[in-house]
Amino acid sequence: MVVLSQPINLDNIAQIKTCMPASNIFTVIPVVDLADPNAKHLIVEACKELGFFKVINHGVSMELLTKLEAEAVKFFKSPQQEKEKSGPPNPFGYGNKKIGINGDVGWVEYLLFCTNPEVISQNANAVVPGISETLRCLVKEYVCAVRNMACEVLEMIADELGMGDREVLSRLIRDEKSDSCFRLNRYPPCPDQLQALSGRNLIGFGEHTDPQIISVVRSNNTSGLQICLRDGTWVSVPPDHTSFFFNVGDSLQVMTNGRFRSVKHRVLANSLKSRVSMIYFGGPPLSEKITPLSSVMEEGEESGYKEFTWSEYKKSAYKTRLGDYRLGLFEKS
Ligand code: GA4
Repeated sequence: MVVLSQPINLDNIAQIKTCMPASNIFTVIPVVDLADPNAKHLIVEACKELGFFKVINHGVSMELLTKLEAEAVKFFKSPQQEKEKSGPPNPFGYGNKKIGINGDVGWVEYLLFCTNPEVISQNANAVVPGISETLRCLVKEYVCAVRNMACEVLEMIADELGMGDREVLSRLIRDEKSDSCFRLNRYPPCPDQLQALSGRNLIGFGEHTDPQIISVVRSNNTSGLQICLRDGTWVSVPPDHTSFFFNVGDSLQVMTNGRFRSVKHRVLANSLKSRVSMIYFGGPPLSEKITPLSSVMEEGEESGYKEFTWSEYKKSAYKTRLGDYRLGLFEKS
């Protein structure tokens, strides 16, 4: 029998899924040095094989990363009642355990921000209330720096794939109407008792793919992130607080007609330390048609997907559960 030394708050816990401890399979996560002349090639290979890679030598100031992390931690440490004033996330704001609106839960609390200045200026719901001016400014500065880096990577991809116009992808997230967003997550340590009770890992953020074009993740040095390989094996990504991790999203998978892989990923709770992550999700304008780019298609090649706009895809995605295969509805049979 497991004896609980201190009571734990069981609010929502029964609904949070668990999974078997991580496999110890040794998989090398591709590392791309942005200053390497071969970077473009390595990025494209990683996008095809895994849909995931790590970027070093990125030029984003470590000071900015540290400051934003500290300000995020400050927010998450404030009293629950105070944090609730910044929620619920509909879709932007503070959320605790509940993810989306269709019943998903995880061992996580978070802040979701809209990064589109046009939407923020026109829609009061897009502004997260109750956060410090310092946090708001740091988020703005961080998003700008990370967007620039993401654009550089997208331009390398366009070059390597021979797209002709090297800004064909980066333009979509640089556009002032770009429907991008940003999230700060805090995964609290998983109480030992809970881990012992189940003998399994508690899920921080359930498995899913990102609907957007590209996502850029930065975290503190706490493990938890896992990616799913082509054969279905889950592997842990060793954390590195000085680097960025890039995920291919569903939209980029479609735009490359399936050459790139939108990577399934998840986060497991750590039993000892809290994990703090910040993710920029680069999305296109709402009216943008998401369709394979003619420049990547070979002669006679047909699109594997029905035609849809980002607005249609997003609407459909928000009706799904986290782990659903969202692109399925848009694939040609
Ligand atoms: C996954 C990627 C981003 O975190 C996110 C998530 C969004 C949310 O948390 O509100 C969604 C999820 C994400 C996809 C399916 C829907 C919507 C939760 C959910 C169950 C902000 C996004 O854009 O899509």
